[in-house]
Amino acid sequence: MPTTVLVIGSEGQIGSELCEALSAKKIEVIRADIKLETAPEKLQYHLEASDKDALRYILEKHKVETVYLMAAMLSATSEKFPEKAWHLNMQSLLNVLDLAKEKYLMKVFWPSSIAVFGPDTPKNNTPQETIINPSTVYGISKRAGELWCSYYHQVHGVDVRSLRYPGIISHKTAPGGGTTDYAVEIFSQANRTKQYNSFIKAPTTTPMIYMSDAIDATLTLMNAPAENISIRTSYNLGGLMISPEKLAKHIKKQLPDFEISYTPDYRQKIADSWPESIDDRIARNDWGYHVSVDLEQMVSIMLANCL
Ligand code: AKB
Repeated sequence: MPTTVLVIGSEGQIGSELCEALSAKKIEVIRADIKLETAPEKLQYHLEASDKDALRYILEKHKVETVYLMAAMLSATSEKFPEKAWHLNMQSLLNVLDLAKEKYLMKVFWPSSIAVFGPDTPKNNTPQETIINPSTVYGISKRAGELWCSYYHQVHGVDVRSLRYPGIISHKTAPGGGTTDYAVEIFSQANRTKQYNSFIKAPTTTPMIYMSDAIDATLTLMNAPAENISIRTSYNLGGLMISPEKLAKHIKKQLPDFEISYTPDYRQKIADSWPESIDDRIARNDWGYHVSVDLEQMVSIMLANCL
Protein backbone atom coordinates (compact mmCIF):
# COMPACT_ATOMS: atom_id res chain seq x y z
CA MET A 1 0.00 0.00 0.00
CA PRO A 2 1.43 3.43 -0.89
CA THR A 3 2.12 5.74 2.05
CA THR A 4 -0.22 8.62 2.69
CA VAL A 5 1.30 11.74 4.13
CA LEU A 6 -0.34 14.80 5.68
CA VAL A 7 1.49 18.13 5.53
CA ILE A 8 0.10 20.65 8.02
CA GLY A 9 1.16 24.14 6.98
CA SER A 10 1.24 23.03 3.35
CA GLU A 11 1.07 26.53 1.88
CA GLY A 12 3.97 27.99 3.84
CA GLN A 13 7.57 28.54 2.78
CA ILE A 14 8.80 25.03 3.59
CA GLY A 15 5.47 23.15 3.49
CA SER A 16 4.75 24.11 -0.13
CA GLU A 17 8.10 22.81 -1.43
CA LEU A 18 7.93 19.76 0.82
CA CYS A 19 4.57 18.84 -0.79
CA GLU A 20 6.13 19.15 -4.25
CA ALA A 21 9.08 16.96 -3.26
CA LEU A 22 6.84 14.28 -1.73
CA SER A 23 4.50 14.26 -4.75
CA ALA A 24 7.51 13.90 -7.05
CA LYS A 25 8.26 10.67 -5.18
CA LYS A 26 4.72 9.45 -5.99
CA ILE A 27 3.66 9.71 -2.37
CA GLU A 28 0.03 10.62 -1.79
CA VAL A 29 0.09 14.04 -0.13
CA ILE A 30 -2.80 15.64 1.71
CA ARG A 31 -2.31 19.37 2.14
CA ALA A 32 -3.74 21.19 5.15
CA ASP A 33 -3.40 24.83 6.06
CA ILE A 34 -5.27 27.68 7.72
CA LYS A 35 -5.09 29.50 4.38
CA LEU A 36 -5.42 27.51 1.19
CA GLU A 37 -4.48 28.68 -2.25
CA THR A 38 -7.34 27.53 -4.43
CA ALA A 39 -6.03 24.45 -6.13
CA PRO A 40 -9.08 22.17 -6.31
CA GLU A 41 -7.14 19.44 -8.10
CA LYS A 42 -5.09 18.90 -4.93
CA LEU A 43 -6.33 16.90 -1.96
CA GLN A 44 -6.53 19.62 0.65
CA TYR A 45 -8.17 20.66 3.90
CA HIS A 46 -8.71 23.98 5.56
CA LEU A 47 -7.27 23.19 9.00
CA GLU A 48 -6.58 25.18 12.14
CA ALA A 49 -3.40 23.35 13.22
CA SER A 50 -4.44 23.12 16.86
CA ASP A 51 -7.88 21.56 16.13
CA LYS A 52 -7.39 17.99 17.34
CA ASP A 53 -10.81 16.63 16.31
CA ALA A 54 -10.45 17.93 12.76
CA LEU A 55 -6.98 16.43 12.61
CA ARG A 56 -8.18 13.04 13.88
CA TYR A 57 -10.90 13.09 11.21
CA ILE A 58 -8.36 13.61 8.40
CA LEU A 59 -6.01 10.96 9.78
CA GLU A 60 -8.79 8.38 10.05
CA LYS A 61 -10.45 9.18 6.74
CA HIS A 62 -7.25 8.91 4.72
CA LYS A 63 -5.37 6.34 6.81
CA VAL A 64 -2.47 8.75 7.09
CA GLU A 65 0.84 7.20 8.15
CA THR A 66 3.11 10.21 8.42
CA VAL A 67 2.49 13.81 9.47
CA TYR A 68 4.81 16.72 8.70
CA LEU A 69 3.77 19.46 11.11
CA MET A 70 5.13 22.57 9.41
CA ALA A 71 2.64 25.16 10.75
CA ALA A 72 4.26 27.57 13.22
CA MET A 73 4.51 31.20 14.20
CA LEU A 74 8.11 32.29 13.54
CA SER A 75 10.47 34.32 15.70
CA ALA A 76 9.60 37.92 14.85
CA THR A 77 5.81 37.50 14.87
CA SER A 78 5.98 35.42 18.05
CA GLU A 79 7.50 38.37 19.93
CA LYS A 80 4.39 40.38 19.02
CA PHE A 81 1.85 37.67 19.85
CA PRO A 82 3.43 35.51 22.59
CA GLU A 83 0.25 33.75 23.72
CA LYS A 84 -0.93 32.97 20.20
CA ALA A 85 2.55 31.73 19.35
CA TRP A 86 2.68 29.46 22.38
CA HIS A 87 -0.79 28.08 21.62
CA LEU A 88 -0.14 27.40 17.95
CA ASN A 89 3.41 26.11 18.30
CA MET A 90 2.74 23.89 21.34
CA GLN A 91 -0.85 22.72 21.03
CA SER A 92 -0.47 21.62 17.43
CA LEU A 93 2.56 19.52 18.38
CA LEU A 94 0.97 18.00 21.48
CA ASN A 95 -2.10 17.01 19.46
CA VAL A 96 -0.04 15.29 16.78
CA LEU A 97 2.09 13.50 19.37
CA ASP A 98 -1.02 12.37 21.26
CA LEU A 99 -2.63 11.04 18.08
CA ALA A 100 0.60 9.21 17.26
CA LYS A 101 0.57 7.72 20.76
CA GLU A 102 -3.02 6.57 20.11
CA LYS A 103 -1.78 4.96 16.84
CA TYR A 104 -3.68 7.19 14.44
CA LEU A 105 -0.34 7.61 12.62
CA MET A 106 3.09 6.00 12.57
CA LYS A 107 5.64 8.76 12.08
CA VAL A 108 5.95 12.48 12.77
CA PHE A 109 8.26 15.21 11.50
CA TRP A 110 8.36 18.43 13.47
CA PRO A 111 10.81 21.24 12.79
CA SER A 112 12.76 22.86 15.56
CA SER A 113 15.14 25.75 14.91
CA ILE A 114 18.51 27.28 15.73
CA ALA A 115 16.29 29.62 17.78
CA VAL A 116 16.50 27.13 20.66
CA PHE A 117 19.94 28.57 21.37
CA GLY A 118 20.31 31.75 23.39
CA PRO A 119 22.77 34.51 24.16
CA ASP A 120 24.81 32.35 26.54
CA THR A 121 25.22 29.47 24.04
CA PRO A 122 28.69 29.20 22.43
CA LYS A 123 28.33 31.16 19.17
CA ASN A 124 30.70 29.26 16.94
CA ASN A 125 30.41 25.65 15.94
CA THR A 126 27.58 25.35 18.48
CA PRO A 127 27.50 21.76 19.79
CA GLN A 128 24.41 19.53 19.80
CA GLU A 129 24.38 19.41 23.59
CA THR A 130 25.26 22.77 25.13
CA ILE A 131 23.79 25.64 27.14
CA ILE A 132 20.26 26.01 25.74
CA ASN A 133 18.52 29.02 27.25
CA PRO A 134 16.47 30.62 24.45
CA SER A 135 15.61 34.30 24.97
CA THR A 136 12.69 34.50 22.50
CA VAL A 137 9.09 33.30 22.64
CA TYR A 138 9.65 31.23 19.51
CA GLY A 139 12.87 29.74 20.88
CA ILE A 140 11.17 28.79 24.14
CA SER A 141 8.36 27.06 22.23
CA LYS A 142 10.87 25.18 20.05
CA ARG A 143 12.94 24.02 23.01
CA ALA A 144 9.83 22.90 24.90
CA GLY A 145 8.68 21.09 21.75
CA GLU A 146 12.00 19.27 21.45
CA LEU A 147 11.65 18.01 25.01
CA TRP A 148 8.07 16.89 24.32
CA CYS A 149 9.27 14.98 21.24
CA SER A 150 11.91 13.22 23.29
CA TYR A 151 9.38 12.46 26.04
CA TYR A 152 6.81 10.95 23.65
CA HIS A 153 9.52 8.87 22.04
CA GLN A 154 10.91 7.55 25.32
CA VAL A 155 7.65 7.03 27.19
CA HIS A 156 5.18 6.19 24.42
CA GLY A 157 7.46 4.91 21.63
CA VAL A 158 6.34 7.62 19.18
CA ASP A 159 8.61 7.79 16.11
CA VAL A 160 9.01 11.55 15.99
CA ARG A 161 12.00 13.08 14.21
CA SER A 162 13.17 16.66 14.14
CA LEU A 163 15.74 19.10 12.75
CA ARG A 164 16.94 22.41 14.12
CA TYR A 165 16.49 24.29 10.86
CA PRO A 166 18.76 27.26 10.24
CA GLY A 167 17.34 30.17 8.21
CA ILE A 168 15.97 28.79 4.95
CA ILE A 169 16.45 30.66 1.68
CA SER A 170 14.02 30.04 -1.17
CA HIS A 171 12.19 31.84 -3.93
CA LYS A 172 8.95 29.89 -4.55
CA THR A 173 6.96 30.85 -1.45
CA ALA A 174 7.96 33.81 0.71
CA PRO A 175 8.72 33.20 4.39
CA GLY A 176 6.66 35.20 6.88
CA GLY A 177 7.43 36.57 10.31
CA GLY A 178 10.98 35.26 10.70
CA THR A 179 14.21 37.04 11.59
CA THR A 180 16.13 35.44 8.74
CA ASP A 181 13.51 36.62 6.20
CA TYR A 182 15.88 39.44 5.18
CA ALA A 183 17.97 36.83 3.34
CA VAL A 184 15.03 36.22 0.98
CA GLU A 185 13.73 39.81 0.72
CA ILE A 186 17.18 41.11 -0.28
CA PHE A 187 17.02 39.19 -3.57
CA SER A 188 13.59 40.38 -4.68
CA GLN A 189 14.51 43.98 -3.77
CA ALA A 190 17.82 43.63 -5.61
CA ASN A 191 15.96 42.55 -8.74
CA ARG A 192 13.17 45.12 -8.39
CA THR A 193 14.93 48.27 -7.19
CA LYS A 194 18.66 47.45 -6.87
CA GLN A 195 18.41 48.58 -3.24
CA TYR A 196 17.74 46.93 0.09
CA ASN A 197 17.34 48.40 3.57
CA SER A 198 18.26 45.62 5.98
CA PHE A 199 16.62 45.29 9.40
CA ILE A 200 19.69 43.30 10.51
CA LYS A 201 23.14 44.90 10.92
CA ALA A 202 25.81 44.35 8.27
CA PRO A 203 28.08 41.80 10.00
CA THR A 204 25.44 39.81 11.95
CA THR A 205 25.99 36.21 10.93
CA THR A 206 23.51 33.35 11.22
CA PRO A 207 23.49 29.85 9.72
CA MET A 208 21.28 29.39 6.66
CA ILE A 209 20.67 26.84 3.90
CA TYR A 210 19.05 26.79 0.51
CA MET A 211 15.60 25.17 0.38
CA SER A 212 16.58 22.09 -1.65
CA ASP A 213 19.12 21.17 1.03
CA ALA A 214 16.52 21.64 3.77
CA ILE A 215 14.05 19.40 1.93
CA ASP A 216 16.68 16.75 1.21
CA ALA A 217 17.71 16.75 4.87
CA THR A 218 14.08 16.40 5.97
CA LEU A 219 13.30 13.48 3.65
CA THR A 220 16.62 11.73 4.36
CA LEU A 221 16.02 11.95 8.09
CA MET A 222 12.48 10.60 7.68
CA ASN A 223 13.66 7.68 5.53
CA ALA A 224 16.57 6.72 7.78
CA PRO A 225 16.25 3.44 9.72
CA ALA A 226 15.03 4.09 13.27
CA GLU A 227 18.20 2.55 14.73
CA ASN A 228 20.29 5.31 13.09
CA ILE A 229 18.40 8.07 14.88
CA SER A 230 20.41 8.85 18.01
CA ILE A 231 18.85 12.28 18.66
CA ARG A 232 15.18 12.37 19.63
CA THR A 233 15.06 16.02 20.67
CA SER A 234 16.19 17.64 17.41
CA TYR A 235 19.31 17.43 15.25
CA ASN A 236 21.66 20.39 14.86
CA LEU A 237 21.78 21.45 11.21
CA GLY A 238 24.37 23.92 9.96
CA GLY A 239 25.14 25.14 6.49
CA LEU A 240 26.18 28.48 5.08
CA MET A 241 27.26 31.33 7.36
CA ILE A 242 25.32 34.33 6.07
CA SER A 243 25.28 38.02 6.96
CA PRO A 244 23.64 40.95 5.15
CA GLU A 245 27.03 42.36 4.08
CA LYS A 246 28.16 38.99 2.74
CA LEU A 247 24.98 38.60 0.67
CA ALA A 248 25.31 42.19 -0.58
CA LYS A 249 28.90 41.54 -1.68
CA HIS A 250 27.86 38.48 -3.68
CA ILE A 251 24.81 40.19 -5.19
CA LYS A 252 27.01 43.11 -6.32
CA LYS A 253 29.16 40.71 -8.33
CA GLN A 254 26.14 40.08 -10.53
CA LEU A 255 24.35 43.42 -10.08
CA PRO A 256 27.10 46.04 -9.68
CA ASP A 257 24.57 48.88 -9.04
CA PHE A 258 23.07 47.12 -6.01
CA GLU A 259 23.20 49.18 -2.78
CA ILE A 260 22.45 48.07 0.75
CA SER A 261 21.61 50.26 3.77
CA TYR A 262 20.93 49.28 7.38
CA THR A 263 18.11 50.21 9.77
CA PRO A 264 18.21 47.54 12.50
CA ASP A 265 14.95 47.00 14.40
CA TYR A 266 13.71 44.67 17.18
CA ARG A 267 14.76 41.66 15.10
CA GLN A 268 18.43 42.55 15.60
CA LYS A 269 18.26 41.41 19.22
CA ILE A 270 16.77 38.09 18.13
CA ALA A 271 19.51 37.51 15.56
CA ASP A 272 22.18 38.51 18.12
CA SER A 273 20.97 35.74 20.43
CA TRP A 274 21.51 33.00 17.82
CA PRO A 275 24.68 31.09 16.85
CA GLU A 276 26.89 32.03 13.91
CA SER A 277 27.75 28.46 12.97
CA ILE A 278 26.56 25.02 14.01
CA ASP A 279 28.29 21.71 14.65
CA ASP A 280 26.14 19.21 12.74
CA ARG A 281 28.49 16.22 12.81
CA ILE A 282 25.89 13.97 14.45
CA ALA A 283 23.41 14.54 11.60
CA ARG A 284 26.21 13.85 9.08
CA ASN A 285 27.24 10.65 10.83
CA ASP A 286 23.79 9.29 11.72
CA TRP A 287 22.02 9.69 8.38
CA GLY A 288 24.33 11.49 5.96
CA TYR A 289 23.33 15.15 6.16
CA HIS A 290 25.21 17.29 3.66
CA VAL A 291 24.88 20.66 1.99
CA SER A 292 24.90 20.68 -1.83
CA VAL A 293 24.19 24.32 -2.68
CA ASP A 294 27.01 26.72 -1.77
CA LEU A 295 26.76 30.49 -1.34
CA GLU A 296 27.77 31.34 -4.90
CA GLN A 297 25.21 28.91 -6.39
CA MET A 298 22.49 30.03 -4.00
CA VAL A 299 22.95 33.71 -4.94
CA SER A 300 22.77 32.86 -8.65
CA ILE A 301 19.62 30.76 -8.22
CA MET A 302 17.94 33.45 -6.13
CA LEU A 303 18.78 36.30 -8.50
CA ALA A 304 17.61 34.27 -11.47
CA ASN A 305 14.28 33.39 -9.87
CA CYS A 306 13.20 36.08 -7.41
CA LEU A 307 10.55 38.44 -8.68
C1 AKB B 1 13.09 32.59 11.91
O1 AKB B 1 13.85 33.47 11.50
O2 AKB B 1 12.26 32.76 12.83
C2 AKB B 1 13.20 31.22 11.30
C3 AKB B 1 14.09 30.31 12.09
C4 AKB B 1 15.55 30.54 12.13
O3 AKB B 1 13.62 29.39 12.70
N1 AKB B 1 13.67 31.32 9.96
